[in-house]
Amino acid sequence: MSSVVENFMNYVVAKNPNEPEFHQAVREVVESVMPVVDATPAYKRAKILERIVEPERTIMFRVPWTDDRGEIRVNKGYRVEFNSALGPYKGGLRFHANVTLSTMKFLGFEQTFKNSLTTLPMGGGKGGSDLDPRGMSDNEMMRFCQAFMAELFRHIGADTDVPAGDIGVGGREIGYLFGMYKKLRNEFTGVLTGKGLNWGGSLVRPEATGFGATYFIEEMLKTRGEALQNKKVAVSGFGNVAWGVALKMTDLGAKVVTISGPDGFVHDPDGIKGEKIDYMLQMRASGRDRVQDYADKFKVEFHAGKRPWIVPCDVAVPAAIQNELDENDARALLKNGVKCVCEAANMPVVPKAVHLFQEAKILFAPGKAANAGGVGTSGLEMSQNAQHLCWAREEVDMRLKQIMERIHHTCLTYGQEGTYTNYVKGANVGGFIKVADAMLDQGLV
Ligand code: 2IT
Repeated sequence: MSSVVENFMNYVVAKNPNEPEFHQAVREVVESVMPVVDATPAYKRAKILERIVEPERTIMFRVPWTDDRGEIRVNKGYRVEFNSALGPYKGGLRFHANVTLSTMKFLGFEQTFKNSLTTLPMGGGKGGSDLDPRGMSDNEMMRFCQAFMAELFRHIGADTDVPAGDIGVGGREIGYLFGMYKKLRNEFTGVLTGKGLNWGGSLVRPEATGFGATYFIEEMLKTRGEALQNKKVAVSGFGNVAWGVALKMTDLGAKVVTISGPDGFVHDPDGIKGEKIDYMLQMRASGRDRVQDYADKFKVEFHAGKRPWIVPCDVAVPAAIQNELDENDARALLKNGVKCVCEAANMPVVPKAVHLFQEAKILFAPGKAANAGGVGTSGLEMSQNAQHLCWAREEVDMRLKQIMERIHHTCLTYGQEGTYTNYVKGANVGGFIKVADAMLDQGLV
């Protein structure tokens, strides 16, 4: 089997040179699904694997805008419409300096299987820009979003492609993007998710990725007769996902003891709760992209230039960005007795570290399963928009919890290896089969 995987990866690398993140994401899925493809002649005949790794459409565009000094700035814009077998393309927009075609393609590819796992009718897509939003004024961000949408609007629509937020794109940016789309199209539709509550947004959407990951961790722990109560949790990042994790973990009796930023990490042994969680929102809104402010304000330890994985914990939740947890971090976590590692960001754990966790037979959840609550709740926002109504908080939260329980069940169904559950395999195979079968049904398009 491994030579079949290697041959296929050689084909992917040759066709998509200089795209390391994309290769990494494809390899992880192909390693899991190759036995299924091999045993299914219809998939082989229809070249499902070759087709599924090729985006249906890749849009790249120029985003020219003017900063507050009157200086003209030029950024790259992307929308990768990866797969529409299950529904309109769906996935976030990322504004971050390290955005490249490779990161956009890896994220769009992951999104396709993640969205499939949610069981909602959504295809996969991703977009964004290499914009570095740090230090930008409100007005600059509005002009940038308007310039970005001045091109993107012709490619998207409520039944075609529905973007949302991701790193660097939150409620403010979605507002500016939505306003410009509405002006250009002269229509008020659910073309974006993560909208404001009084103009078509859904309750629980801001919290959903973090809540969903926490529900998923709860399900994983249950398989070993454990609960979240009194667990010590190390989290990285301090953005939307880390914030949602801190809220729900605290709610369920666990203690979040770290958050991190590009400047280092904060260790708060008493737990990040109450006003401290609210302060995370303020740090984010400040645009300073650092967490030392938290340590200064609440008089706790700050470790400059370090990552939180050296802090002893029961559960580790990387919630920042791709490839942020490496082999050395994995060894440190295992040495300190970590029981569960959950990817709340997209592909934050490098492949060698994933293998170390799996060899140690601890619980390990891949992002496409564990962080699917964000896009799942975007799917619920689309349902509400289509019905022109709003559901109560309890209703959305209950549906989110059910989505996460179903994804966990899918992982158990396809991921069993003896007594160990390989959640990576479970998520990849479970997500893949639905997309592949839909592609077969819909013919060669
Ligand atoms: O990575 C992700 O799943 C997201 N950024 C959310 C995408 C969405 O459409 O809500």
